[in-house]
Amino acid sequence: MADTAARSAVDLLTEARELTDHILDQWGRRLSGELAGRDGEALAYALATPGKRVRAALLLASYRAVGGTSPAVAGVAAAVETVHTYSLVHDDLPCMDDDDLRRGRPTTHRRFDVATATRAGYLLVPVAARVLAAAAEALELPPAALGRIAADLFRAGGIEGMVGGQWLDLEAEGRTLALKDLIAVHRGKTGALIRAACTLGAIAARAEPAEVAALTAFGEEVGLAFQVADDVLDATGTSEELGKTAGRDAELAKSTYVSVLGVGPAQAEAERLARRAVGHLEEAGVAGGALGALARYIVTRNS
Ligand code: GRG
Repeated sequence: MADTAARSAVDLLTEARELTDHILDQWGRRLSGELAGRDGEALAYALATPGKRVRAALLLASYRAVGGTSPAVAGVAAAVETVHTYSLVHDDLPCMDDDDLRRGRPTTHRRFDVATATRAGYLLVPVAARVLAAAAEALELPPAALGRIAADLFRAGGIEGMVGGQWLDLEAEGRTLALKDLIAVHRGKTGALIRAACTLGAIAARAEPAEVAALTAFGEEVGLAFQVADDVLDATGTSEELGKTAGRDAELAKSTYVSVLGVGPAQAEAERLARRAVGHLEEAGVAGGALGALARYIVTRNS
């Protein structure tokens, strides 16, 4: 049973990676044509980085769980991954986490330079809007659904979500946070976009409000679980496994679930959150086999 779930998560991630990478590669080529020189190259470099595509997989699985069938939904997943990519480019900058390695390759500012990576990061935000607009057309989404998806994605990526969480995270460096404040950081900087991936999949499938609510609740729990697992991996994984510098949280004196609770209790909390996530789907009668497998993967992965 556990093996079946693991296989199903791996299959879904592989499919999400193939679909999303194809779209993002096409955008990378198009953008390096539109924007000559290093800026275009840096955009294509950032978009081509080999991410796990967890957010894309969650979006596809959420979409299918409530009856969506069009392959064009991969464009919405690519838009979410574009916002995520922007956040990684900026997160690695010297003024934030100051890292040299991402997805097993030099970070964008190390491969190019800080000014180019900064511009490329900003440019990725309107690129995400273009990727989303193209997907909405291919999916023949009604304007109201596109409006809801765009509002939710960019709210989750903004001050109420990812940017706000990162802001709190940077301010908290060197300080010990209480667990409730740490939860706010994690829900914002990481959880908001993961939650949005699940909500967006449901809206794209034109799901009933109760189904959208259940997938949103699932995404909230799994989004927090993802960052708790990330805290554990940062403390226990190697740079080779992670594709980014391991042990960075301790170096930056960040409060994490590991610094507050310790490795074992942090891992147990990630697994509890994943189970709670699945509980929301069960309560609402949403078919969650693939989502359950992804939730399990998120808290047991090694990269
Ligand atoms: C202006 C304050 C301000 C912020 C700008 C930089 C930024 C916005 C937000 C940072 C958000 C961030 C990077 C949070 C960490 C999320 C996280 C755990 C990333 C790693 O995700 P994975 O493991 O990465 O899915 P891959 O490479 O597989 O896609």
